[in-house]
Amino acid sequence: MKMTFRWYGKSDKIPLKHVAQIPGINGVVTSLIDIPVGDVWPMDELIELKENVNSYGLNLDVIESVNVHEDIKLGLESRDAYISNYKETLKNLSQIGIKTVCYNFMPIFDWTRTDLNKPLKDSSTVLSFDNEQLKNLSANDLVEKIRNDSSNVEIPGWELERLDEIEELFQQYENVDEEKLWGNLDYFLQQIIPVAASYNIKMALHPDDPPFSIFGLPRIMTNQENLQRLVDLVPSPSNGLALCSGSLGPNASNDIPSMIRHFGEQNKIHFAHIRNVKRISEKSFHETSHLSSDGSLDLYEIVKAYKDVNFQGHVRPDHGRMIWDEEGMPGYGLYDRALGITYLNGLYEAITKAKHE
Ligand SMILES: [Mn+2]
Repeated sequence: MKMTFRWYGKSDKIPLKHVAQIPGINGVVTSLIDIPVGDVWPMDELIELKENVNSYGLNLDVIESVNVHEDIKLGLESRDAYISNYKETLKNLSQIGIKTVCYNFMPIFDWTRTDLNKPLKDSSTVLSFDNEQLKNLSANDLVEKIRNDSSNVEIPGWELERLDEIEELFQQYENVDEEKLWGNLDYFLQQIIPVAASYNIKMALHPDDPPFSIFGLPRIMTNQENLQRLVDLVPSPSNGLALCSGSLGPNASNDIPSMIRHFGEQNKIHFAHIRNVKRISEKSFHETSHLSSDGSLDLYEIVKAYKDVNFQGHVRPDHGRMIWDEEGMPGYGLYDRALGITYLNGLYEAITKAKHE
């Protein structure tokens, strides 16, 4: 597996020089976060991004994410223009050698938490989701809370301007249930997958986070059955998954090692996010360090499953705690994610060597 680190481009406080010093690092996954969702990513900015990353000895093979415009998810007539732009972006990405494009299909909200700075016993802070707390919040309250929690650092997926239109968005989604959303995903993929395939780009759909409906919005990328349905929608080597253990993990019935084997054997895991999560109750959880004993997931079994299916793709640690007084984007500090990488590398080396004894 090729170890990568998510980096937020020029606005990221973490210098590429520091990323390049993480043992075993292969490259970064990143995006042009300043380009409004739905616009074509310009060639000149892509070339500059690629050259900048490469100048630190890091590869840029994976883009996370090219976000899907809301009109596509809603199935509005205007979607065709955005799909056409998406194809153009894929073409441009292929020209700088991108092999994998991560995306998600979550209505309105990207990943959702009720607290971005929950203190743990060791006074580190983590992202957490408390379903009881959510019941007392309106969507607007949640947006306000996220804004305050993040000290107005722009968090990808929570672009503040777009969320100002939140009430209107909710009205539009009143007519979109799960099956309608499946139909809109199908319409998108029928057009995008053949184009991605022609550029040898693998599309990697990230599961919904958390893997259940919030505020009554439909969410469909939530379990093995639905991920298989996605894979079967458009049979193509370019249609697959970004399997994220932490996003699927809050649902205890998602057996992550078994899902890795199930989809890995079909060559459908195009990108892997590995992190832990601590389940508190049926729909409440908080994030943790990557260490198995800190959370509800067994990271040894997860890495072993990737090894067993001979996974050769890109992997990255996911959200980390904020530790050692680091300041920055919640979940995306350098220190705890670097510790996560070192732990994953250790597990991988041990599992690999034990196999050959
Ligand atoms: Mn993830």
